[in-house]
Amino acid sequence: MPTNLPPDYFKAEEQFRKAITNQEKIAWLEEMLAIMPKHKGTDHLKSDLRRKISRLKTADTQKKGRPGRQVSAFHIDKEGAGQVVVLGPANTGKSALVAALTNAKLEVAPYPFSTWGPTPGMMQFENVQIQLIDTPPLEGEFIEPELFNLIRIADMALLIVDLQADPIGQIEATLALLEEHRIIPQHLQREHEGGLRMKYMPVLGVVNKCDDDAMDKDFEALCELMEGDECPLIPISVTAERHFERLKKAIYDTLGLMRVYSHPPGKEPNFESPFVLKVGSTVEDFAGKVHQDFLVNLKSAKVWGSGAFDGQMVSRDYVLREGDVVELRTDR
Ligand SMILES: Nc1nc2c(ncn2[C@@H]2O[C@H](COP(=O)(O)OP(=O)(O)OP(=O)(O)O)[C@@H](O)[C@H]2O)c(=O)[nH]1
Ligand SMILES: [Mg+2]
Repeated sequence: MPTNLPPDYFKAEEQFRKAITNQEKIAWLEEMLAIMPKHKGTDHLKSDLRRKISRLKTADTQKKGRPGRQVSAFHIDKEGAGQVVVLGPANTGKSALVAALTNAKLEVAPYPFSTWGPTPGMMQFENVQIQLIDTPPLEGEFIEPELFNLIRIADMALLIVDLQADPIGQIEATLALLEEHRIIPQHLQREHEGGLRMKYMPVLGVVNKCDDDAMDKDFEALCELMEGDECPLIPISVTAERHFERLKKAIYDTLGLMRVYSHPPGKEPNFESPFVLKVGSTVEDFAGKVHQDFLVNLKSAKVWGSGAFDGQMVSRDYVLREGDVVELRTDR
């Protein structure tokens, strides 16, 4: 019998899959139950969901009984304009990179498998804050399954490999591991399209330990070998602090973000505090970010920027560009 599930059901199901804690999972399952149309065709599914909820609730009470139990270390609240998970094989310089670009205090060690848990830190790129998360190595006999949940939820992944080891082998092994867990880089989506429950996410490849000009040659050779792969690779050296600005810009671009500035009538725009929006956002999206009231009462907007002449009057669905300045006017 057909179930005829509405689109909202699948949205809730997607959130359920992304959920980390049992509490979140229960909340989404209950949402799915509430959305589900009530007829014979859904009876089976309904009882299945109820069974899952009850199992999770039992697991939760059992856990609460244990003293000192805390929320998973792999659940990291998002902060700033985007959450970037830094991943890759052991000893490639993940912790060294996050320590160099953020305020996080991390263990950097000459031996592999020195990092055990994830640690976040905030990176400044021009006037934007971006969250980086250092993670344990993505290789070996045991990988904490929750690491894959952390990756799935992040806005993008930075895949770090070591120029002085076997960078191509490291890229291939890491992508294969991610694919096993249904995580596919967005730029390879076409090859994998159609897979069930696949998570397609932006991935930026970074080749670390490119310490001097001589190593730039090795990097060039690597790029030639990678020909045909669309993933842009960025060469860096954490110890020699090479190409950090290029990397930060590439992270910002890969996140698909743009900065828009508010121009309150009669005042100067504040260029130190941008509103950060997804590329393709409209005046209406911007208004919602500035204040909920604007979203309801927005009457007109003026834009200064590369896509408009200065002070051009635009409609709510006008698509904004990086660096635009917007004056919002309400009918109040
Ligand atoms: N030559 C060179 N060595 C580096 C560079 N970046 C990091 N290292 C060294 O590489 C080793 C590993 O660095 P970590 O930051 O601990 O590497 P990791 O990827 O976090 O390692 P795990 O946590 O074990 O996965 C340390 O000895 C670092 O000093 C670099 O740019 N050049
Ligand atoms: Mg580490």
